[in-house]
Amino acid sequence: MTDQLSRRTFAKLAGAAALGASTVPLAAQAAQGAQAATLQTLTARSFPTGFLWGTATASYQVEGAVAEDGRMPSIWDTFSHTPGKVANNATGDVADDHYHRYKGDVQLMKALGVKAYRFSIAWPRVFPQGSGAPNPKGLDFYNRLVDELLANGIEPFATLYHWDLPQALQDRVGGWESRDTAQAFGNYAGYVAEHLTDRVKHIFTINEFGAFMELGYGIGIHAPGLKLPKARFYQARHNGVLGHGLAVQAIRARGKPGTRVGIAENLAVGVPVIETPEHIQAAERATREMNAQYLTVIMEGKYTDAYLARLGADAPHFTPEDLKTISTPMDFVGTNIYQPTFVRADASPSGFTIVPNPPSYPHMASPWLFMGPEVLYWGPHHVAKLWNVKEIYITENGTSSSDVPAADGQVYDTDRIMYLRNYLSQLQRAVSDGVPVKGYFLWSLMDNFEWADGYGNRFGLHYVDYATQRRTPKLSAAFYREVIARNAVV
Ligand code: GBH
Repeated sequence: MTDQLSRRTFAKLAGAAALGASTVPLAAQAAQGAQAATLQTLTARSFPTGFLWGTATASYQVEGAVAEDGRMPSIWDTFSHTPGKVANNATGDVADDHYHRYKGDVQLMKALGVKAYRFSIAWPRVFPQGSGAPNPKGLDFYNRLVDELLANGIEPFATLYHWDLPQALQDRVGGWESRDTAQAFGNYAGYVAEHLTDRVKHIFTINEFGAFMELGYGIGIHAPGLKLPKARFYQARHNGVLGHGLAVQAIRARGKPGTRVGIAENLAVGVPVIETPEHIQAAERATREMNAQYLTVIMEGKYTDAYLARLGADAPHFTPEDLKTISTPMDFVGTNIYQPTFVRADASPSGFTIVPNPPSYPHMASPWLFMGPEVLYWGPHHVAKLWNVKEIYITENGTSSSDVPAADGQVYDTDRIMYLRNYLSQLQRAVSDGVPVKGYFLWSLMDNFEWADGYGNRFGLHYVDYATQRRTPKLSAAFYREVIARNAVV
């Protein structure tokens, strides 16, 4: 009853206030500070001067031209050409034909106003056999791309491995099951560094271990489609982080002075269910433990005790020298951040419990993409706090949408804008708190080959009509252009 009364009272008051406001002339409102308040809100949502706004893609997802200029197959060519592995048996044979259309794509970036572009280099273009003789014609594509970017005032950020392992290495040595692949990756990294770092100042070694290890060698839904027994799988993971360390060393040895190197890792981020000190601490611990096999060993030079205990007799074999290589210091840490993992404090020895989402939890067009903007606050926060990292990039963030063109041909992706505005608000909160995030790369510049989902799932700021290769900016492109122009959440 009291509740009802107070609700009614509230409605009355609110109504009165609304009426009152409408009777006050605009000029008077401004004089009362209404406009000043609006401006202040915008200022409060801005990013530091020089914040690096960018966008991202990956080689196999956009390039096409899979047999051109000496490129040999990657494990994704083989996988996508195996019937039943990718939705609608789609392949990256043509994809966005970016290999031929890169100049137009750079103009799309320029129109957005991005200051940086994160692309990946296809290893089998540069070393068609994985190791051995390089293929300068393959590398030339990236020379052309880098020159075009720089001519348009866009800073190139290159990723060396976004899952397109040369098939030859998979065939010869079992891919990441072998330390030879880690060595070959180091050599390839050194070669690229030698040839591109006169112009490319930022290099990411590896994109997202989990997506090619767990999904590729563990459960087989990504290339190379294997389901290895545990011990072999854990050894492959170890070879992956070893490859990263060897690449960091090779880039330092063979890159021009001033070359900066990091990683682009999709770390699992523990988000506190309630933002109180106990849950925040639990989320931090969970983050360190959930990433024990990848980012934690890279940052700390050791596997956590809990990780090794969990693996028991299946734990990987490694030497102290391996651990030193793996933890070679980086210049920055890149994090791909999409969805939260909720965590609460508890009284167990670990001090945390992962809280699964209920069936009603909202997600975006991709079923795995749970909406949780706070992850873009806590991700960089934990990385800075756990490992004292001084320079962080958000190397990917974005969302799929059903993206159906309207009658006028435009794509009104209000869901993507809703997602981005909320996530960017949390990123803004992080930088305001002093978390050292220096830049943000929106995934993705344009719709592209979405791995096992084929072309059905669109992540782009530009709609790609695959029949004509026509690119159309979606409403979210206009949104992002405003964010960049104002250096603020809009
Ligand atoms: C990124 O991965 C990739 O780096 C990028 O290439 C990709 O296009 C983008 O996200 C959008 O997906 O099929 O249910 O097993 C983000 C992390 C890991 C999320 C693999 C999807 C597969 C979920 N991804 N995961 S499921």
